[in-house]
Amino acid sequence: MEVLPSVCPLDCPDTCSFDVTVDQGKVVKVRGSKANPVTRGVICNKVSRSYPDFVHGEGRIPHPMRRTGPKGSGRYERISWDEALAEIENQFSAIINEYGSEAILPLNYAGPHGMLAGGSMDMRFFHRLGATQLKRNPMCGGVKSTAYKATLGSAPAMQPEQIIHAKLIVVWGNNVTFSNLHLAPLIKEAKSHGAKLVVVDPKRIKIAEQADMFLGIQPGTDVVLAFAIAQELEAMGALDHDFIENHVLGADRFMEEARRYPLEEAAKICGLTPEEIKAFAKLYAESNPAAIAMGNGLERNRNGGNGVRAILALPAIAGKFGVRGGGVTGGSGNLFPKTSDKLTRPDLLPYNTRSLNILDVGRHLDEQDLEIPIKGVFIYNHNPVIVAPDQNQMKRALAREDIFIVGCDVVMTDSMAYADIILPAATHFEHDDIFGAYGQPYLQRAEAVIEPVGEALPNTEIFRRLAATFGFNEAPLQATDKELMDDALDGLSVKLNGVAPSEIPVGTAISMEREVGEVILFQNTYPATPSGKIELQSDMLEQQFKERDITYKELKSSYPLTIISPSSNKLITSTFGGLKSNDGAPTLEMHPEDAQRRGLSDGQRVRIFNELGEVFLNVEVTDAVRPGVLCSPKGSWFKTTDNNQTVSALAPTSKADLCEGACYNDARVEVEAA
Ligand SMILES: Nc1nc2c(c(=O)[nH]1)N[C@H]1C(S)=C(S)[C@@H](COP(=O)(O)OP(=O)(O)OC[C@H]3O[C@@H](n4cnc5c(=O)[nH]c(N)nc54)[C@H](O)[C@@H]3O)O[C@H]1N2
Ligand SMILES: Nc1nc2c(c(=O)[nH]1)N[C@H]1C(S)=C(S)[C@@H](COP(=O)(O)OP(=O)(O)OC[C@H]3O[C@@H](n4cnc5c(=O)[nH]c(N)nc54)[C@H](O)[C@@H]3O)O[C@H]1N2
Ligand code: SF4
Ligand SMILES: [Mo]
Repeated sequence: MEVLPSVCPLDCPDTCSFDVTVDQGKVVKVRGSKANPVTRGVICNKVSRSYPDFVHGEGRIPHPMRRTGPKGSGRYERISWDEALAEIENQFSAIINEYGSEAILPLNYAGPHGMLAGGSMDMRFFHRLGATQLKRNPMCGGVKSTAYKATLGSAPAMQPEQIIHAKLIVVWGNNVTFSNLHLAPLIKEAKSHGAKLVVVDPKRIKIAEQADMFLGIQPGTDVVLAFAIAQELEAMGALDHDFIENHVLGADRFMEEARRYPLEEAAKICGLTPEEIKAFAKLYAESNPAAIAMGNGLERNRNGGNGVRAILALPAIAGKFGVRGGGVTGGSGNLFPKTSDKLTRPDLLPYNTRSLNILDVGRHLDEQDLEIPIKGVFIYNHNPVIVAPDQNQMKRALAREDIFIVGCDVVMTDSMAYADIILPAATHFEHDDIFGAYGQPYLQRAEAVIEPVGEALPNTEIFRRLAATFGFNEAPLQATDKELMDDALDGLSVKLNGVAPSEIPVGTAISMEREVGEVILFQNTYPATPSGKIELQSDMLEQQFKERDITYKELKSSYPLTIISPSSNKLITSTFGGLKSNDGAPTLEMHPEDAQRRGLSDGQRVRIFNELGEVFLNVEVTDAVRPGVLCSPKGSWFKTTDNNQTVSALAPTSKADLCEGACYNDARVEVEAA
């Protein structure tokens, strides 16, 4: 028995450091380690409870397989790696001969967050092949990061550890307890020094229990709330005119747009009272330093980008930047010297290769609406039938017999069941990788702690071998993991005093803030926008999305209720959903007024439906959700249903204002007794 260092590879802002207990070649226990100062030896329950079973349990794919039954039947036979790779080469080559290389599509998202497993040799392979490109960030994070980039450029903002200095913390669309766990003790520490806490969320989430103020907002209306606060700040004389003059572009237009929503009307749109908004504005004006910690929940609707921009406008017009603990948290990714082009090599791609939005893939496959149809799909790092919006269309898409599908995953997911060939992927416990973070500034490296399970291989080796099968023997396609790691953070070795990224000692965490010191916007860091100012008016957004000014759009629907599907505390999106411990279905949270109006009682089985699908769940009557809003978490597998439809079956493929991003929380539905 030994305890070895590792890192959490999941899609989570925290990127905890691990101590992994290994016994006879097996991962038997995963605990937090103190290597990462933000995560301080604590990890979440879902990970400590699930990982050993995820790695060694019955869901694990042990060897390559070929489909023997109809798509979706789950009937497979064992084949060798050589047979599997030869068959992929055969089928893909036949498709390329008939339709061209753009008829092949990698369908991958964010399963592993290690830089190598997340996107390195795989991308080199698809670039070299000339496959259709996939725009991934519309699925998550792209709306927020586009809004952030337009407003602050590539400047980092406050890192989480600094929040302890704040006197007011606003947790905005951010379910801290479930999806940003390590912010909770920092908030607690700030509170112990007298800080106030405000939570803005359609649901009274757990952290709201400790809040001094909770604003139960109607989803998609954050921009209007920010408008109302801006007007109140103005009325109070709390605008910082000097700061605006020197550092903010477009504040006048922002205030003009804000004034179109008088307090009463704004309150009505947001589902709040004018008094609540006034009280929040007053608290915000009077608290220094005041920090806003935004999550991703508020980006997933038609106004997501403008919501984020409008929230970023508040510290700008109120002059909250320039002090430790003031402003907004975020931009950690900007601290890492990631040169992803060197890692993924888009230069290998033929000029003008087309690119498709990940949210449209279901439609393109199902309706075959492209000039060059997609005939070969490679699914990896992704569970599309569970996580994509309009789930029923994605199922129809992957069920087509005329599309050849390769699936590659650690475990047998609902999406793998549609694959013609399945390849077994190794977990990060079985290979070396390097980890940046998107919610804190620490860089970490981890080495394998066990041998690959069964015949599993790391993503890098799978695509290296596939490249060789296609005869791609050039250096970039045969680079070793060590070479990839050094390419991933090209230039960093200089900052690390000559230590190459692949030589960073395991069990340590390197702060990317150490060059600049603690980041304080407008003290030692400035917006990296074209004007050098905080841009509330954006030429970049005008060009890309016709969104120069920050505005609000209404959503009209004949369905009266909004259903949101945020993070669950048991899964990371759908990861771990296959484990026995996650056999049970989530509930549908509904406000008592909505339940009563429909004659529904707590625990009753209900049908939730719209034009896209129908989902059956047991209702949980609770005033934690606001009237008109339902909540059921993302990520449950088909085994938790009777009809293979989960909450994603209700989510539209409509696009947010920025980045053509996902609108999961713009789902409108009706509910009736089942
Ligand atoms: N336990 C757990 N942790 C996770 C994940 C997981 O699945 N489970 N997923 C990971 C991933 S991929 C991501 S992107 C992050 C996401 O984590 P978060 O940033 O927390 O995002 P969500 O869980 O989607 O939503 C956060 C909160 O936003 C609220 N919300 C929804 N719509 C709106 C709105 O219009 N306005 C406002 N103000 N609030 C709104 C929701 O009620 C929810 O409480 O978490 C990561 N961490
Ligand atoms: N209804 C609804 N759906 C949503 C959202 C929502 O708010 N509502 N939010 C969305 C969000 S925030 C996100 S980020 C996306 C996430 O969507 P996905 O990135 O598809 O997330 P997961 O469901 O975790 O699936 C990742 C898969 O990668 C596999 N995997 C892990 N490591 C490896 C590896 O090294 N190699 C290979 N080959 N496979 C590996 C895992 O086993 C898992 O099956 O889902 C979105 N889906
Ligand atoms: S999922 Fe997040 S909180 Fe849980 S162990 Fe991984 S990084 Fe830490
Ligand atoms: Mo996400």
